Amino acid sequence: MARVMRRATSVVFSLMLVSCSVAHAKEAQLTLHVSGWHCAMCPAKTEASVKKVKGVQQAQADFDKKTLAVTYDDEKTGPKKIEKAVVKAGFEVAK
Ligand SMILES: [Cu+2]
Repeated sequence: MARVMRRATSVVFSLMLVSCSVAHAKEAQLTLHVSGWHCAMCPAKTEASVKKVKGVQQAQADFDKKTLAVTYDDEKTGPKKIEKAVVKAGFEVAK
């Protein structure tokens, strides 16, 4: 149990470090139109998948508008990789 706690703490610390470096990183924003969302779980799944992309700082899905707003470090990732993550989650990026 204590080990799990320690691990959780170190995760929090590394997250803090990440958000610190994010403040100095180059930020870019992208809004994708996603098709294929049929329930509330779909946007959540898409967000989770996109957030796993290295360099993505934030992913905010809007189920009603069918959009996904992504904030990312454009030195670490780009629209292509982000779109790939959407596809990987099982959805399509509408052009
Ligand atoms: Cu769904």
